[in-house]
Amino acid sequence: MTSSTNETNTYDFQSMEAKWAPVWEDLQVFKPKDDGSAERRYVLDMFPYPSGDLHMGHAEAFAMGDVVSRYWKLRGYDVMHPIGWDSFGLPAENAAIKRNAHPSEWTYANIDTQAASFKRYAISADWSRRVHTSDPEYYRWTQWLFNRFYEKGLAYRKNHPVNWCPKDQTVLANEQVVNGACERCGTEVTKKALNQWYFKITDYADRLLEDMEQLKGHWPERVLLMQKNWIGRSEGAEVTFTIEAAGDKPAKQIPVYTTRPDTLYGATFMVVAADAELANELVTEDHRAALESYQEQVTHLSEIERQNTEREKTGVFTGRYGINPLSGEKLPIWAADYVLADYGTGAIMAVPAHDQRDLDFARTFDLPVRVVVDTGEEDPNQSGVATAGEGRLVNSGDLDGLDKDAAIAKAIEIVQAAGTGKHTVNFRLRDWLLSRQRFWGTPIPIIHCTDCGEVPVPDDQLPVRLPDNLRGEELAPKGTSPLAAAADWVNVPCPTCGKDAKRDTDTMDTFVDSSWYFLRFVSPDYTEGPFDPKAVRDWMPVGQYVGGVEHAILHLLYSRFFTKVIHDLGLIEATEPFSALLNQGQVLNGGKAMSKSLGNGVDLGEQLDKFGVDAVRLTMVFASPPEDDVDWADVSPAGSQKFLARAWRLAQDVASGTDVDYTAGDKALRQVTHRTVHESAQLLDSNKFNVVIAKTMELVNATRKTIDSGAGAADPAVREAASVVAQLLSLFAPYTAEDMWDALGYEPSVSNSAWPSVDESLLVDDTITAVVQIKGKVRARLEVPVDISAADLEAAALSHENVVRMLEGKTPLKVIVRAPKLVNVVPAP
Ligand code: ANZ
Ligand code: ZN
Repeated sequence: MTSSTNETNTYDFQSMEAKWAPVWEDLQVFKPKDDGSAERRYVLDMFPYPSGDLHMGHAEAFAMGDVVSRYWKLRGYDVMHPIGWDSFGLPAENAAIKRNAHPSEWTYANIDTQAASFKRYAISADWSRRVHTSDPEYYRWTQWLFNRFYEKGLAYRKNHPVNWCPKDQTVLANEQVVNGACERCGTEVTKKALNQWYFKITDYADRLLEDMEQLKGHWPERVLLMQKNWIGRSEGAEVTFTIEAAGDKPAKQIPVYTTRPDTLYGATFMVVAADAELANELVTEDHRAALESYQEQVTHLSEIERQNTEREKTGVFTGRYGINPLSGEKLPIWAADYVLADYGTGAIMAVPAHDQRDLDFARTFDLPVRVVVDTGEEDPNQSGVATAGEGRLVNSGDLDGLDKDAAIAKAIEIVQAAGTGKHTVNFRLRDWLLSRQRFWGTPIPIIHCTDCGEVPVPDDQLPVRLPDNLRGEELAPKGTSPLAAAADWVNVPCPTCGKDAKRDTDTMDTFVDSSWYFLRFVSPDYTEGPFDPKAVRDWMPVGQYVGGVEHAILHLLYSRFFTKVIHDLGLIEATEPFSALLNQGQVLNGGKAMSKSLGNGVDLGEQLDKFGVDAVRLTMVFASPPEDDVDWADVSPAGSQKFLARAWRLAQDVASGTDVDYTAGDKALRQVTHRTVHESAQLLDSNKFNVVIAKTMELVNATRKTIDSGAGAADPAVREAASVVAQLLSLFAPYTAEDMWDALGYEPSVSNSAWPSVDESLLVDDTITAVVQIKGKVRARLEVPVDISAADLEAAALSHENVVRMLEGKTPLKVIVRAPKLVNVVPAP
């Protein structure tokens, strides 16, 4: 059977897909043995949100995760590669309001659709571990964990101005505010003081930063950098200024946070955050009205806008003065929005000569600028540019003449001795605001009792289930959670005293659900706790996590935080959840991210129908290194399909009979095969998946060449090569690979086969290039056997035509042979 035009010999992806999907389902190929017979490895893709069907982005991300899980399985590891859904969240709720339905209907219908598509897409998942965060069996344990956090003081409530989206009627995390607008709906975000739940992630700032050391080299550099900046550790001093009494306002001490205590003599005014309680406290009656109208203006700004250095500086004078503890100078105190209420102490000493924000402010309000560090640059008074660099201290009393670092140390020493300051470390990281005034999320398991205060719902009464009788408009938020309107749900007896009490009506940010799902996967049906401690010991941490860089900060930081808290609770050993991270690129079309508004979206289903699952998967992986974007306009799924057909035909051509002595096969092809296996392992270990495909293509070509040459398809080396092609392709094009495996006469599944062993002797070259030098110049190159003897090499060198010509019949003075690489011929004079 060698004809590729034969009817039964055409590559038909549809029938392959139909044939193998049920076989795999039967065999449960990717269900881990979980019996300790092989080393366990955990591969995880960031689980999807069930918004409609899968799209091209999913197709790329899951193709990458699959390469890892399929490869590790061939390498003999016991691989766990679970799948689940992050199934709470706003879109389901909005859809339900629109359709007068319950969010669960939309959610679970979409999950079913996506699950079917994932199966068609042949992801190597263990389907028995499926988890949905909106299932009561799951959120019961989210609530249970909340209770543990609460007991530890790591979940608390405070009244605080928060970002508020007037359209979605819910609070937003800072990161959900983009250019002052709601990330989801684009409405301008305002501030609203609300009683909200927080997780005390700031208690873990230090460890979140330090433990990144373990991740170096295994996580993308830029993700680590983003996390580092987000945590934002800075070192400096807290310096206390005495505020003079004014009218009926008494004197007061206020600390400021500065990273540059060396510039204390350069402070020419002070600024308090306009929206801090401190501003109201300080302001004199003469200035109160101005402050209040300014505050109204500030409410409309997001934190990000406030930190935008391009913006015109604004502010009002408070009528008060503070005394510089070092110089004794009297400084006016202003209130402004560029100082943030919840960073440092919410108040600063302003050093306009050396801090650009302060300089811009000083120039706007005509405040003095005094240089105290001579950096050799132009005077900021003239240039308008603050000088932040190194230099010697001037105009600074005892600090004069010192360099910056010495002056920082000395200034801290002085204030510390005087009891007016101390060295401090500050973090930019804020506590995590987790409560949302929405319906479709995990209910916060707290009951509010007028006598007992906040009472956690006892563990044995969890889960606090969402009511299932609300529909449509009843789910629409009205400034409070829709749950507040469900009287039969809200009113409950206090678990402690039995009096009438009310449930907390907020639900949790969906980031809470996804901060521990990787722990649930190890024992998804466990009922004694969120996870089986033994299973966690066996499987955690995740060996390879795969997902988009859009989660570089929050999801990853929150998951790291949860893992550390759960570790501290004594429940798990791991302190980091994901030991390696791979960020796949985006799928673009014509240079731009696919989007509805641009109309450049590509429908995944159509691509699969047209080219087949394997060609689409192969194209995704082959297009570029996994971290890079794939531009669908630049790739050729049709080309991938052609290649797959070519590979597939090899297996069709090979003679049947699996009991073959490969060592009798064509050596040149065997060398290509073994080198391909050897190099592919190294490439796969370093996530260079696209190069493995290129190597596989070369192997397919070499195999075809051998068939077409004298050796023919019956050569054992051809069977060996075709088997290796099937195994390699199983990582990228599982249906084709399985069909090849079957044609070669092996039992399914190719994924249950063992990674081919490499014959080291086939990796070494047979020949080598030796060079012949005469008077230091290379005169000839010889292709010689690697193991050539010195005598044979000398003879070969001396008979080379160039050498013969140079010697002109004379016997050389000396011939130095360094077999097998160099022959040095010294001609006779
Ligand atoms: C005086 C000074 C002089 C400052 C100088 C800087 C340069 P990082 O590094 O981000 O921690 N600052 C302190 N609290 C602030 C707040 N609540 N809102 C806005 N700015 C605040 O920044 C620390 C510096 O930011 C502090 O050091 C303070 O300005 C300002 F040549 O103090 B510095
Ligand atoms: Zn009570």
